Amino acid sequence: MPKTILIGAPIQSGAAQPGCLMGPASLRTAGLPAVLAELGWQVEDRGDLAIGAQAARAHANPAIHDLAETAAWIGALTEAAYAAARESDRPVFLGGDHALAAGTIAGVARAAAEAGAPLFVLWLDAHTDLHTLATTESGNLHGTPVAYLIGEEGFSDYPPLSHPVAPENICMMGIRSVDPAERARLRACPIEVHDMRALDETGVLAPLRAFLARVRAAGGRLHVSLDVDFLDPAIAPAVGTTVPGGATFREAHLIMEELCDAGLVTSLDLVELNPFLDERGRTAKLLTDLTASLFGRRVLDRMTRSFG
Ligand code: 4U7
Ligand code: MN
Ligand code: MN
Ligand code: MN
Repeated sequence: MPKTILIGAPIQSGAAQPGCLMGPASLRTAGLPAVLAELGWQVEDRGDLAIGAQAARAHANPAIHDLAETAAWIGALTEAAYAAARESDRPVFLGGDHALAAGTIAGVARAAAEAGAPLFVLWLDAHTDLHTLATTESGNLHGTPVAYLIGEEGFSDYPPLSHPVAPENICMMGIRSVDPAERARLRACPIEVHDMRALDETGVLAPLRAFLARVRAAGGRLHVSLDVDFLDPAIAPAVGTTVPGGATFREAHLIMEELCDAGLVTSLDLVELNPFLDERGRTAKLLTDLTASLFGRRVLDRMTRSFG
């Protein structure tokens, strides 16, 4: 029986608005652990991580807030994710704002490197999260994890990164809000980006299959980082950073179903859920259903014939 470990990360210091700290509780309330168990997974819920009180730390960029707390979360998550990747087939990290990915991906990258496998990342988000501490104008550190993970300069306030992710191993989908500094950084770096216009033109399946073929050919592990704002706000209102024109219900499910069939996913972040902004739990339920699709739920057995 395949095994998953659930780790709650009630971090909200990286976001502008409070509320993400309730994310893990909302996902559990939506039934995520039981749903995965029903799909034939052994589920070990390790509960929520916590960090101690942190002395405030100033930064040369005066916009930045909650630096010490965010850095402490990243350090704690790196260790927890490293252990969970070694001890299960597919850990799931319940956020919490997207700054958590700086820790979860750092941890699973270390575990992958020790197993001799390159790490690939599928980044499903309206945003590229490619700011450094020097370029963020909002000062919201959930906009920085990707720059940290590819080893950009200017992250001496975050924990040292033992295993950076190769930028060409990152595939972004759903992008529709990019700041000027992020745009400049993207031009100089080989991250694979499919913005919403590209997905409108090609659909999600062709670029996803091409990326999965690269992961398979390299013998890689695959981490999926799902930001709620990847989804259209009409179906997923519970996020502080909504951007119109996001992925539809079926586009998102098709990605999860294809990922399930490919069998390459070794870890997952569910991030940016802000239950304070939700409508009767519908965003938490949608994330639970999307996760179920990734973990094997299907409408029909593939061998079932529709006719005859
Ligand atoms: B998220 C933003 F300005 N780029 O830096 C910023 F548009 O994890 C948004 O993807 C960051 O939700 C969004 O504040 C971070 C903004
Ligand atoms: Mn994000
Ligand atoms: Mn986002
Ligand atoms: Mn967001």
